[in-house]
Amino acid sequence: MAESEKKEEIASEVLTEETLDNIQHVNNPVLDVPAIEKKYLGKPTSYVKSNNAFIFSDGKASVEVKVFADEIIRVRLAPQSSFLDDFSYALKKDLDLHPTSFSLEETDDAYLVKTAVVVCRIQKADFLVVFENVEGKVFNADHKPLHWEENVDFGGYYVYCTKKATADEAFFGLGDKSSNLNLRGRRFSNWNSDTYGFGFNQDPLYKTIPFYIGVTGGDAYGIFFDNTFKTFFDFAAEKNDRTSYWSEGGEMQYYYIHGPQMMDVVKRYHDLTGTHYMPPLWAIGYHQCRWSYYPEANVRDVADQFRKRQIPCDAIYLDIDYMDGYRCFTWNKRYFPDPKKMIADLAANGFKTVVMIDPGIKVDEDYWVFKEGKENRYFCRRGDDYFMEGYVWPGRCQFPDYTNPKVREWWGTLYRGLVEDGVAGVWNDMNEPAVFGRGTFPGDVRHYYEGFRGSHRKAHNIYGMQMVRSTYDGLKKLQRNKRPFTITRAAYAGTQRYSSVWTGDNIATWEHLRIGILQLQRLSVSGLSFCGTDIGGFTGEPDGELYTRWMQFGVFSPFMRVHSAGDTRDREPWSFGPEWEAICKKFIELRYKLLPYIYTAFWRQHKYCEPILRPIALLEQEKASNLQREEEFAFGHNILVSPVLNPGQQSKIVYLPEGDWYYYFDNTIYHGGQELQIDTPLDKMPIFVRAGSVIPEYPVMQYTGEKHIDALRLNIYFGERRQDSDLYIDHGDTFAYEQSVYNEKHFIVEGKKDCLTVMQNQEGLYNERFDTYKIYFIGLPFNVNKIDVDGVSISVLRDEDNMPYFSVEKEFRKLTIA
Ligand code: MIG
Repeated sequence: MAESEKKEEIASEVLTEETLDNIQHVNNPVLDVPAIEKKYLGKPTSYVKSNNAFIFSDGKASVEVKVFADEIIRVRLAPQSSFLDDFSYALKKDLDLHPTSFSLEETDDAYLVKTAVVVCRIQKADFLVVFENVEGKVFNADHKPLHWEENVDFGGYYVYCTKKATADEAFFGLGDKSSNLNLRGRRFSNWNSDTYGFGFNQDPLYKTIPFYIGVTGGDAYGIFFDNTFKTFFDFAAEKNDRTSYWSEGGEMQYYYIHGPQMMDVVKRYHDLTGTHYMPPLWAIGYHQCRWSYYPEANVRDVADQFRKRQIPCDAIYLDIDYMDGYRCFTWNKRYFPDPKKMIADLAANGFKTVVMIDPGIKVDEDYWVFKEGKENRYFCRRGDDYFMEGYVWPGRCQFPDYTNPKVREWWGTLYRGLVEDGVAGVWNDMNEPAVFGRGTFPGDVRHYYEGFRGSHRKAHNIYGMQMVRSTYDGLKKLQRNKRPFTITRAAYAGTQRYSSVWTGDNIATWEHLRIGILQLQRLSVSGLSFCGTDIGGFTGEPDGELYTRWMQFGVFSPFMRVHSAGDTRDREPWSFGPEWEAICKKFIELRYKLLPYIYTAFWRQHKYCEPILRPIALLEQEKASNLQREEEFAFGHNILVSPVLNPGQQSKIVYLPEGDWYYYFDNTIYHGGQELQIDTPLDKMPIFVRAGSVIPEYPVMQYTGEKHIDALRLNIYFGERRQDSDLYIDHGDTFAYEQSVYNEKHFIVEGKKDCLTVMQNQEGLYNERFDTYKIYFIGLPFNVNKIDVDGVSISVLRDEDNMPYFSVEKEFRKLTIA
């Protein structure tokens, strides 16, 4: 049955009186309601200091300006001078931010809150807030004073902020939006929604990341509007000279984040909201998914096929059909009579098993999860304390209130059985939350909200995040401190601390391949670097070419998983015939060769807050307002890719940023700062390596950890500019890295016409199992006469393919070849 039919079948049961109420409400005619008057701040007349903050008042309303760091300042508005509870799900615990110094200076026309880097000017004439650097260049300025409106729906306020937009200003960020990279000229809203088969520019989608980056005059800043209600953004769309953001409730509360580099804005956003935990190494291998692989024989067969065809794969997924009547934490024993045995056999063959868990718990008095939830009042309730029900896959369901720490704790323990069965990772779906028929929960549903309490209007956008947080914490305990693997569809700012994400139910079209490339770049600069699309498209049928091109992009997606809807044809890498299989195999192998490089990129994200995918605008910020090649991006520090986006495409124009670049497949060197026409035969795509980089490479393995590595291969690309590269190695699945049990190596490569030096230093307590590097040099412009490693001469060796290489002790500090 097609997904839409299944949904309709279940939704047809949904017309209870309650739903009819809602429908009537929606259908009420809008009568002639006069426009509601907005109130604006008056002139600031006084201020008080409190710790790192200054509170300005116009006599009635107050604005708090709080200095978090030299480059991070928060602005809050209290229309009646009483600020709301200072609590946020987005911020990481133990925020470790301090300004080096700050002060307040009063002039005739303004109050100046100054840090070592930023001046926040509060104008006396009109209460406009302006952010400048210390040299006086304006980065971001109010167009109007902060304003609000009595919220006629449910008390509180609608809150608004309107900023000036300069003529060249470009906007990036905002999570999973399916629009062009530069958001200018568009309006968006944030209300996590199950958007099966979404389209280009459709909005809202699954995630709420109310953070954007503005680039004006070549300089970048960020705004993080930390408000969980339904929020809205207008990027110079209504009026070309202004950008606004507003919300249907909560507080006007935003962080101004200074650049001037986009990279620094993203890093500072991570300083507030945290980075991704280190995923287990296997989680960044290739994953095969399907709605659904069942019964057991089918799962085993798919796994066997991978090994037989020698196509690497680390994980296989079980979608909802593994459950007994879609009851979470149960097995359908007809399909899976002995899950423990199956999972153990898969594990012995190098496969991890990942299973889906949804939030909807079937109303069934004989089902222990329902009983426990009901007895302990763990499920969400309506305003009158009556339980709340909705229809999802299991039929009638109730839904845990994950905003209650007790509920999260309980939910975390429910995974015990699955973990004992050997399940290695968990996939949380439908957590927008999605409810058939009515979309989501009614607005009056109550949430505990960490003790601060609130309705679903306030909790909706963080529901999925709190669900996967509870999953993550639960798994972490149950797996005895092995790193969990979690993936979620819904998210709010900060979800990266608990989970990876995918972009939901996309479509098997070339347009969607492009949309996915935009979404992943956007997610990456919005804090959610561990992201992926359903490779091949969830719904619809790709042909071999689209599937293969998408697989090529998948190699450079931080999360690499093929997935598809239940009513589509087979989607394994061999499903489209041998010609396509061979190319897919070659590209999946490339993923496995690059694993040490990719793992290093994840470490750089975790430790140094660097996004994994980097749009051209981030590499060369002056290109931001006139971005031409939106689908091109850097993958980590040293690789640039430009996926092929059209059927039958023979070649494509690629822009190479400044510097020299090697074409990956034949090591031709190109000068950057220009556009080039690159051939795109089906078994290749434009992949370029930055000159001067060190790219570590694993031998092809069928799954991570399959082979012991005796000598780690390093490919060193000659370059004349001094260039940095990194390499990170650890156990691959423990939290020992938190105690410095890792090895982080740093390389500096510098070439001259007739010699090349490579310097290495390292830190950390982990001792890798290999002793030597097998070093290959690429692009040397001279003949090698002498190789010197820390004062000792060595000679060139030849590998089994007669390629020259050097065997070097892993502790080397300086290597010179001339
Ligand atoms: O209503 O679990 O986005 O990945 O395969 C559809 C079945 C529910 C939606 C997810 C998709 C998953 C599907 N789910």
